[in-house]
Amino acid sequence: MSKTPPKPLSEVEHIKAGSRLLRGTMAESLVDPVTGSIAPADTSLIKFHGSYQQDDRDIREERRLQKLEPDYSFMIRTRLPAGVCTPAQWLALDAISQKYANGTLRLTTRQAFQFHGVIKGDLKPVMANIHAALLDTLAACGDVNRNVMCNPNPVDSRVHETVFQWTTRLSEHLLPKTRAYYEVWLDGEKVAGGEEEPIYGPTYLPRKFKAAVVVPPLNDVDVFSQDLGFIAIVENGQLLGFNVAVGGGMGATHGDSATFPRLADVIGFVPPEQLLAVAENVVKVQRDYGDRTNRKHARLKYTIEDRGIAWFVAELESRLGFSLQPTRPFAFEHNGDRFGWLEGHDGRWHLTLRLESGRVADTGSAKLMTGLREIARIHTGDFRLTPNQNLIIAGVTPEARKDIDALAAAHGLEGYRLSSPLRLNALACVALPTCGLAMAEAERYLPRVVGLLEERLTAHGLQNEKILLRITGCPNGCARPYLAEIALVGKAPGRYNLHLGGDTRGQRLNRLYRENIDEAGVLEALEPLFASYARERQPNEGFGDFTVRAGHVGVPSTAPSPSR
Ligand code: SRM
Ligand code: SF4
Repeated sequence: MSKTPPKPLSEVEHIKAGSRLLRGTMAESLVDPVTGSIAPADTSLIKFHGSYQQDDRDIREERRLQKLEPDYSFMIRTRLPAGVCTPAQWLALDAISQKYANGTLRLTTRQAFQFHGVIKGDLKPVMANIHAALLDTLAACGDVNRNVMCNPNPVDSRVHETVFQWTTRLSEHLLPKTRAYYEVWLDGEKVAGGEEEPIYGPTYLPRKFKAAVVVPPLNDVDVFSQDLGFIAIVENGQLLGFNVAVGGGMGATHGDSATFPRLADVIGFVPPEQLLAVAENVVKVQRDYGDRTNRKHARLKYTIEDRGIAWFVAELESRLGFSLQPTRPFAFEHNGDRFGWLEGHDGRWHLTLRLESGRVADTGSAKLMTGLREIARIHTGDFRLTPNQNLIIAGVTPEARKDIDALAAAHGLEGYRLSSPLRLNALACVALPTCGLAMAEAERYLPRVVGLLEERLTAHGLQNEKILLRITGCPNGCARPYLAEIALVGKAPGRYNLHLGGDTRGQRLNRLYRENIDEAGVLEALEPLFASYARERQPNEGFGDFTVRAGHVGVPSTAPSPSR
């Protein structure tokens, strides 16, 4: 009997294996004066260092016709566990953006900062400046554990502070140990040998890996979309431990049914002191069993889908040497941000501002960049980036509130008070012109499409309904669209797939409702649904719940699905 030959490893696996723990030929690429790009293999490796090579897609064709190489530049993403930074760090990042990037900051859906438009020759100074601000970009991208998310309002209660500390410990624990980052970017001493990656091994993970910690009842991190989630269980103000959730993910490819978004399974409970061991061993199971032959099938969700959740738990427990305890009850209320001022347990105040698509820029009368710079100059607390691309000015004394309010009002930062609920909660990924994978606009399209939907909702008396809209320029799912009540997923320029039926707690995947439609098609498809929602909804029924109950979409899958 002939045996089927093993499938070949993907190209990126060979690049990682030959990279000497992520060094590759990066040092040479950075000083090559002939091109604004880096060597092809280094474009894979630089991701582990927190950067992507991109080109300006708005002028790609024009440059091609002029026989010029694409207008290369780099996106740089920070690592910022739970999205927390100081005012001094904010000012440092602002200064980097003015000097070396496109003069804007972009707050991401994973509570990090992105710079866009950094040219190759400026990469090292940017990395050095980020380091000088006591921040880094290591493992912000690449086949490793990415930025660890957590509810960004940890001072909300004492338990949040403890959970925040576990989040930073988790982030540190899963960081790559290679010194390559320091050698390449910070002229660190060359390591002669003997260097190891005790958790990842020399070829790291088969694919990106994402983790989040969450304190119910708020699910702003969308914990069921993560490869690994820890759900804090709190009783009488004490942290008892965490339910563990595994195997969530959003990414999919149009027309490829072997790829799909998936909600994480809740597999048990652990006390806090077991969190790091569980995380490490979840990573190691995925390291050893994840598919290294096909990157579209390499996330933990596929490992679990293929082998079964029972297999996964058994493998995890045999590595841990102990069993997970039965899952504890928990309940989420919503997955959005809480806008405006909120008082913390220590008498300090936290102001959540709305930043459309997380873009911090000075445009027209809205001087968000300047306004936040002015706030950073007087603020004595910290800044917290939310998982919904917004910003919390945290830890404000009662006396300082009026100064912050005055600066917010003077610089067009009052969207949190003035926007419709639809606009407040809408997310859009970056998409064009920087994202190399975008098929349609997202961030640049959001203002227009929200305006059109606001008109239609108002016509039906629905202007005060909080409907969760998310837009992405392709099916990769960077704004977690498959959890939205209404999602537009880019298919081609000006054309989107319309998904309906998510909830507002991040616990239900939506369903494809219309495929490949243009703006008129989107409005036409939603109009009768808004009309019947206005007429037939039950008290307090959300739009997503209505579309499911009324049978407009099939019954989508729902979390939590405790496996034990
Ligand atoms: Fe993402 C790739 C932007 C959160 C799923 N994502 C990209 C790239 C790097 C495009 C690329 O590979 O060339 C985008 C860069 C655009 C640009 O110009 O800046 C990009 N992703 C983003 C951000 C900036 C979106 C935003 O508007 O905020 C988010 C950065 C988060 C961070 O700080 O780390 C971002 N990406 C996400 C999320 C949401 C999350 O993590 O909570 C997801 C869905 C969750 C998941 O991973 O399943 C997500 N991004 C992807 C995927 C699909 C992965 C998959 O399993 O199929 C890709 C494509 C890929 O990896 O091949 C991708
Ligand atoms: Fe780019 Fe697609 Fe992610 Fe949007 S969803 S940032 S278009 S990869």
